[in-house]
Amino acid sequence: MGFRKDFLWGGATAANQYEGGWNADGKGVSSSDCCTRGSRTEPRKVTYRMPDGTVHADLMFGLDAPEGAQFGCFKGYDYPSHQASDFYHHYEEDIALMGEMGFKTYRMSINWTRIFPLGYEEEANEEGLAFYDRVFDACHKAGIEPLVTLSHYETPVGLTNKWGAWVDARTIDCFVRYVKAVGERYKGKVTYWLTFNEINCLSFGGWMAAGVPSKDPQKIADAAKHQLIASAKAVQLLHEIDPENKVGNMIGYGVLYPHTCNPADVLKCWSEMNDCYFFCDVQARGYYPAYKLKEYEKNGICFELSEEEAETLKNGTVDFISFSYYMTNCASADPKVLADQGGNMLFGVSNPYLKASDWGWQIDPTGLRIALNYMYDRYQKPLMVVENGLGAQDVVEADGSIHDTYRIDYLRDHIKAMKEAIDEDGVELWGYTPWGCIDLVSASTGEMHKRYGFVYVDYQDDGTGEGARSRKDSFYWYKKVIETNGEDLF
Ligand code: BGP
Repeated sequence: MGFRKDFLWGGATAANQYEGGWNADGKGVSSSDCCTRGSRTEPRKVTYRMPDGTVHADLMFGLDAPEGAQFGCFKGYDYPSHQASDFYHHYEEDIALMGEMGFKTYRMSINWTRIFPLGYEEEANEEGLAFYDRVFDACHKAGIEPLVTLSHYETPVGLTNKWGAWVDARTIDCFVRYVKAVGERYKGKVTYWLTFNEINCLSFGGWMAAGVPSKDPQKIADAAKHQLIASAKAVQLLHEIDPENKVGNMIGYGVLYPHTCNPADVLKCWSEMNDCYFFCDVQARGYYPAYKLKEYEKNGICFELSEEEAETLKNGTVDFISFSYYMTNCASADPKVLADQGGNMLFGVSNPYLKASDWGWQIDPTGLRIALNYMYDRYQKPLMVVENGLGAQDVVEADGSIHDTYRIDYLRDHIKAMKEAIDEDGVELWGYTPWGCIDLVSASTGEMHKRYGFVYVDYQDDGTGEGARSRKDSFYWYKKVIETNGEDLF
């Protein structure tokens, strides 16, 4: 009963939101380096220069930039990824803190642009490779098994500026070259891999997920196909490099409930959920699902798969499924209900039974048990919850302590739900890595003060602060959770 003996307790970060050192030691510019800071009310933007020399900034979500735009970073704009939490210069201290909490695993990402600065070079950047050697060595010294995401919201802008990044099939070869370089280099140091972070985010966030500066449905469909093929090739390649390697996918699990029991709402809910299952279906089953092919046909999207491509998808299915889980929402077919929801529409219709975080994310631990069951039932593969947590504003007391009981409550309830899914429902769960285990920059808003960590990082939204690390109350609480393998949650 309870969590398996070798359960992978840990935490998660991503290079683009955590590492900083954005141009250190030969690193190139990635899609996230061109995203400005926003807030809950002020959306993030992406910067680019037009051939006439003018510089522009357009909305990150739903970006539809004009032909000829060349993306980059420009004077006068504030880019939070450039400093982030400066893990680049704090990795030893940070990994030691993770070790002190007893982490068994640390989910992190390799920044593709540290290894291939423009994305399309033939030779890897040795300084970039050496940095991750040091990081993985520090992990093993602390008894921590790295779990590495190959691409977490960062595509080299060199690829976007050259041919539109993932819209072009040539990006697959560049990605495979990158996977080969890191797979071979870190053989024996890394055995758990994830291909693309929240790959399904591509449906509404082409820039974030794929460096695609367009929302044209044809381009999004092409980019999706190329990422899915690249993911399947990465699985095969990593297995060839080391048969010990275990490779998973990663989706942002936007669990939805029908807003009412009206069959029209239930049907809408099923169809909206398919937006997120589609990617996972291909990665876990090895072929495109019928509902997606019909949708393409209906919407006039050209889609073809050669025999060789179909074979690649079939032979590149993942070993396990991973996902992020923060909240649930509702789906409604009623235009009146939809009109009432206003700004919440990115996520869906709100649920009157649930409370929400200060950023409007609805808190639903039972939804995690439901999510685990949906996933396990659908794919029959081991699962990992690789992101979960509460983004909240912390208060540092005069003595430096941080009493984040709200975060402990959130995590406790979600751990209980995972335990129920294991004990009551028989779900096979390998690990749990709460998001932003050490404070980092928010992906959706670019804020620093939307904090998730067990460890506080003294950087503020305006970039000020010394970057000093300090333990929150949740640090000591999570240490005990890990020590007791999830038995003592109080
Ligand atoms: C997921 C992303 C992460 C992370 C998290 C929290 O969608 O994979 O990169 O940031 O959400 O979101 P936010 O940072 O917007 O609070």
